[in-house]
Amino acid sequence: MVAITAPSSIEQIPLVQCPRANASAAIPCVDLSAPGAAAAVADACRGVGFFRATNHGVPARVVEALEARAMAFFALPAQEKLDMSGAARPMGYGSKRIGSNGDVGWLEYLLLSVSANTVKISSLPPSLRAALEEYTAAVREVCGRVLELIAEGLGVDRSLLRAMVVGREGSDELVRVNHYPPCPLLPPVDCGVTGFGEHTDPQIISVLRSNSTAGLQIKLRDGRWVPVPPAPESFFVNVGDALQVLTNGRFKSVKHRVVAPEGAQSRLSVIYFGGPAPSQRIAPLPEVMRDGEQSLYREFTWAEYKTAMYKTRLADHRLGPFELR
Ligand code: GA4
Repeated sequence: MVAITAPSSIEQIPLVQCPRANASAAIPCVDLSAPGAAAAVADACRGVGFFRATNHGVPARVVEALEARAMAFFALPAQEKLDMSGAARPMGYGSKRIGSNGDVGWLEYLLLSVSANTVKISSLPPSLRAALEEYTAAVREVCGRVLELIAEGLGVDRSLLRAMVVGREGSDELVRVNHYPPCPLLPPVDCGVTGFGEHTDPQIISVLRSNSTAGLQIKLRDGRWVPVPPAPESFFVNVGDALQVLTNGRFKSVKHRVVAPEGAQSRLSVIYFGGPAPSQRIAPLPEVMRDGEQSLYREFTWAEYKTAMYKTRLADHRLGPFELR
């Protein structure tokens, strides 16, 4: 990666080498209401660690309302955005800086914690807050359905994973709204400006929806980066680090990143991160282990993982210190 300087500001936003123009891969697509959905979800999680979900049951009205409110929020002057949400530490409004260990990208965002379906920043504009809560309630259901399908695909009790995230008091649910304005910087040929640098998500699963502006890329098992064509009517599901451990590495958390838009359109994405309660023990589910199979990880709690994760940079291999071999 090469460092460049943004024209108006301090940040050095790294460039990424874009995949070759013809690089593409079929992103697995699962109809969540189809009879074979559990097997298809498990296949996708074992393979790429990522899939597109259709027939998810979230009304377009709910998605569009949040998109409109979020775009109106991001159009406000910077100081108003900060006054309404506080500077991200880690929750709140952030611009260009991600986390607190030096990661930067061409974006601004809102990062919010949700509990008992209440977004925990009371000073947000009420209309945005209401839209976020309605959206989160609907996407939580998608998360729950996907976790049931994953459990079924793994051959474990259907409610086991769902119960760790959805409807469990004290579970760690986050919502992130990322706004990537068109980037005026002109990167060299075959490069793009980093919108959100490569990383895996730490949680169990994440459920993402974006508008029709491209930018998301995932890393395949063979090391190739491929673009994910936008599909605003669908959701995309990522396997997170915690699910990798719960399945003893059968599912792998997927590396992904976003390249900033070069055209005239902004990219807006909303991600729901399904994390368990702080006291949840993260270790391979006994039901998935074969006779004599050893855990690849030392046991930890979600609280322990979060403490460790906040000390890392985005691209770090966060599970490394927990691996046993
Ligand atoms: C990546 C996934 C989610 O966006 C996030 C991010 C978090 C943050 O923005 O505060 C982290 C990142 C994410 C992992 C490493 C640390 C923490 C930024 C960062 C450099 C909200 C999360 O849960 O982990």
